[in-house]
Amino acid sequence: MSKGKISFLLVVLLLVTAFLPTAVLAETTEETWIKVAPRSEDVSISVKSDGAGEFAAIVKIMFGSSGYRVNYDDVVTIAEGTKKISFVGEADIQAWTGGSPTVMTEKTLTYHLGKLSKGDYSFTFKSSDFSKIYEFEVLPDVYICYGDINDDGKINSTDYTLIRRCILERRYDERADINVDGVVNSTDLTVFKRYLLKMINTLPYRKSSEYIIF
Ligand SMILES: [Ca+2]
Ligand SMILES: [Ca+2]
Repeated sequence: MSKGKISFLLVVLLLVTAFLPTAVLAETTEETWIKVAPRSEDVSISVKSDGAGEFAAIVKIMFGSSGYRVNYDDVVTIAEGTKKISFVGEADIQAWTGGSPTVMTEKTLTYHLGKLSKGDYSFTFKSSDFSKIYEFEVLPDVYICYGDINDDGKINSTDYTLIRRCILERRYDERADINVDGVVNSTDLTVFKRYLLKMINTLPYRKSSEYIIF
């Protein structure tokens, strides 16, 4: 065999060995799991109490197909340097690059926050570059029956009269502070009337922010 033929064969051999792994890799990367970030509108966060003071953050993620998987640890970390206690829950969301049935799938992740006392908190859900924050408040663990001003176990027109009296006498009564804003005024009366008319279902009522009652 001439020198020229040998070097030609060597070049061919080198080319084959150089491109073979790439070719194999290209084959395998076609169908695999890759990290993805969810869309903000597909992630909803809420915080729940089990009634015994243990809180948990619930993260629901919607997917447009069954080709997703989520790995996560239900333990949260607490972000440093913030005034309020800020919990952070993380997850690794992956999508299957191969075919998968198009069907709305919901994954629910539960992060344990432990026992929380009265105060302001936030929970941030993170996945790769994605993050979404949920702020919430825990009210005092004293049971207050909002709206039942005379403590007779019923919330009715008698209590309405008593709330009016509180306003006229400029007297603060926690049970009459229906919207929990620290004052008893005509707003509480309006909200109470809406409750009596069954336009709202629970008391206390606060329109602008989330709150949780034990
Ligand atoms: Ca009553
Ligand atoms: Ca009020």
